[in-house]
Amino acid sequence: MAVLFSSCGKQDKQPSPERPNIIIIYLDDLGYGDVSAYGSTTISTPNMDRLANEGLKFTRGYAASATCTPSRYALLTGTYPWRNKNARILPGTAPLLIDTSMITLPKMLRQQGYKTGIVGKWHLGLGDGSIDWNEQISPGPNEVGFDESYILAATQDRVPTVYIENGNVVGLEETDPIMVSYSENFEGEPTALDHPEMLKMKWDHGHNNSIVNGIPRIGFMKGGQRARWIDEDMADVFLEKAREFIHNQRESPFFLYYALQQPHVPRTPHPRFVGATSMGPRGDVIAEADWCIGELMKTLEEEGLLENTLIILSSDNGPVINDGYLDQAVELLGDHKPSGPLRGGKYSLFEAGTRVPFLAFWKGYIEPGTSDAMISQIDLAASLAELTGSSATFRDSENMLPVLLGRSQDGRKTLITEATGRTALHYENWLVIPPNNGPEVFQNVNIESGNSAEYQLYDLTTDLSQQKNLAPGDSARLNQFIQIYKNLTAI
Ligand code: NG6
Ligand code: CA
Repeated sequence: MAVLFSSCGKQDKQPSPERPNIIIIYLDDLGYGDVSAYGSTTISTPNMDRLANEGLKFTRGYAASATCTPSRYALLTGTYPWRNKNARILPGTAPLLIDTSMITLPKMLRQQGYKTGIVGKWHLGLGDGSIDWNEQISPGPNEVGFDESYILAATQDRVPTVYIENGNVVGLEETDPIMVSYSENFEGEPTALDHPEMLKMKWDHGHNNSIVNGIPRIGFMKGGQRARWIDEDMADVFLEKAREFIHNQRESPFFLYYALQQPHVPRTPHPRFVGATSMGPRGDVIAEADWCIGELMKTLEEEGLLENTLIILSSDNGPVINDGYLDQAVELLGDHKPSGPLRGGKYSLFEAGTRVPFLAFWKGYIEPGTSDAMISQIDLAASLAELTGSSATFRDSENMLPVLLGRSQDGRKTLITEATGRTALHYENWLVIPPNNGPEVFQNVNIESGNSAEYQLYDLTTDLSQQKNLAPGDSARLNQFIQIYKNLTAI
């Protein structure tokens, strides 16, 4: 860290410029165009905008993948998700995806004296193959570097619909054990197919298994009635836990991974936020998430920690409008463009799949501005190692600390992004998508996949929305990029 700050020789456990508190605010399916600081005039996100306007706004910040689990895997391990064949959207019963012997971002920070905590969405698997939800659930976040965890296991639309605190289901009663299956229903338990009259939210595709809180889910669940979450309260529950974590860590620097569930489906704003936008639940939960971020900032201010805290905000993948529920997201979208000027969305190899809001805020240390340097969430591990003086290395994570802090525009030269098992190459301002046989449009979600039988080559400097495939006319450049792609993806 000597490169950026002269050491003040502090040896105590207080946060300092060498060891600030670190918060990663990670949204779920928030698009490049869903934040007003990124140019949207159809949505108002004042608290995210504050981070952008008083911090550094990246125009080329990437998630590692266009879906959740692989992006989160890369964020925490600094390793490309396509190196691990199991890094794909996981069911709620999947075993822990991260090898407990692997170095992770939270483990590294813990070695540097940080208290580490996760609040929110996990979706990286739990247990070692067969989980008894009524016992201590392990391994999980606490075994890969988090001192404290308060999580939802997979996604808001997947069972089990309960919170898990440090490996224990919150509020579970011995007399009402939980059972979970992704293959068959439990006798007598209502599903969306045989009890449509019980639904307060209707499904469009998938999502027709167990009904919890009037919402049909993916997967089957029985028992644990008192432990089941109320979706509309989830934002408040996670916010309260995040605030509590911050409040309790006054003695040492902390790392908080605050993984909000919005605006992933099912979109269930608290009644306070119903009607906050004209876009129905999808807009309303973005307003709710923005409010949560404002409250978190207030907590830091109240605790006198705002100057000592590096806040990074991003999203795990791009946006989707209809992701399986009929929640009026399509009908009420109006002129709003969740992908902004980019092509594609969640699940897509096109730019909107992985290019996401990416903000870095650190009062007094990061000068407000905009950076066009290419940076990936995968780089946070190595960059934060550098910041905190750790010598840990991560397989694919590049030290982008000077870029992250706005001292340099020298971003990544190459990046491999992933979407539902396919990969593409970013080389400086170019995007190369290798041929794929799959459908050009994922019909259920109405998103262009990026698939084509031919190579695609786009110049993102002049063609941000990827309209003109330059591959046919520029075979020399294409061949050079194909070679680079092959070298980088050879496992
Ligand atoms: C898909 C779900 C979608 C969402 C996604 C995971 C269906 C038809 N679709 O399989 O609703 O849950 O998985 O999203 O079931 S992610 O952001 O966690 O990757
Ligand atoms: Ca997601």
